[in-house]
Amino acid sequence: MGRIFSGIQPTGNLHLGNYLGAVRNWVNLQNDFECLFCVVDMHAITVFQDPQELRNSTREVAAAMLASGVDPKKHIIFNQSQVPGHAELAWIFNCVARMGWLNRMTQFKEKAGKHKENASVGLYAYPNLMAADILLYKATHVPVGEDQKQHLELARDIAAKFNNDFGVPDFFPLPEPQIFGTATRVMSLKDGTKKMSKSDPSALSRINMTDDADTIVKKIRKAKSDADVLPETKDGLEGRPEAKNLLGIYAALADVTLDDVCTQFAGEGFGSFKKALAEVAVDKLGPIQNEMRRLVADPTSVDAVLRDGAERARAMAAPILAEIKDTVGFLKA
Ligand code: AQP
Repeated sequence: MGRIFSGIQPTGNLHLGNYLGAVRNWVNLQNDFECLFCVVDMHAITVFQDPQELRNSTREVAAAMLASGVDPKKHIIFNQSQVPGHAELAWIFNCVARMGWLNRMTQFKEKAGKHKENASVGLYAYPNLMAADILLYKATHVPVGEDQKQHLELARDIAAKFNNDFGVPDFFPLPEPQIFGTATRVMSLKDGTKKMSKSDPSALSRINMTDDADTIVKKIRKAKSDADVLPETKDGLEGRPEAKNLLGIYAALADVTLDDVCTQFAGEGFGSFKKALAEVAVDKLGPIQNEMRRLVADPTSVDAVLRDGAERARAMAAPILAEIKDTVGFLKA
């Protein structure tokens, strides 16, 4: 059985894209893989986070995993900072990865923007920490969205260079991207060409996992669409990014294909389609959101899940980290 590592940053505003693009797929992976699902709080602080909000968001992300159906007994749910091995291995990888490799990372360029000199060193070295997250457990598969593919390539390069530099050819597996046939890239409700994102300044651009039914209905009603009626097949959605996005969300939530949605709504306008979309969204997200609310109101139980997960993650990492340190030449404690 392969081993999966995947993470979400607790940077607030957990949204429908995070659910359909990540958490929901994790639920489906549970039967075929041994899984570690991590709230990557150390990644989150590469950009300043208010400490109390970081604590709240960490619990919220864990609650979303639990409420969506990830089994914390069969698999491991934990927050990264409770397992010091991530930081220890990241340092070793800082010394393996080359500046030239990191200089090519497009996400750093996008996130640092024009103010590169002001970005944290952590934001620059972020991909090395991500490689450590995966390789600390010798994970074999990593579910990734398009945007993380370059970082996963880097993790493979780091693993290969470590194996080669230290003469341990098979020590780290080269982790494989786990691409989902049904993966949904959810776009902004205000601009069908931009992905739905936690950091979009417009609250109307995303459906948050904490939004109540009225808010979901309102956001869908206000979502950007176009003046045409819905086409008979998905080919008719080409060049209509907002329409494609809204129909894609419907398909993902109702668990049907894009063509099925077109067949069902062909010839209708967005007025009636948006009503149907709001209904399916409230219907499918409601139970998950109710459970999330219950869990967030009971932080002690969420913290207990994270503590238990971290303890098991530390135990899994310990022999691997000991071997890594020995390979590097560090004297034993
Ligand atoms: N719009 C999206 N559609 C599908 N999947 C998405 N993911 C994020 N946005 C979408 C997936 O969610 C997982 C966790 O993401 P993350 O929090 O670690 O970082 P991110 O991808 O940077 O998320 P955001 O929402 O876009 O945050 P900001 O605004 O801070 O950059 C990943 O598996 C990601 O693919």
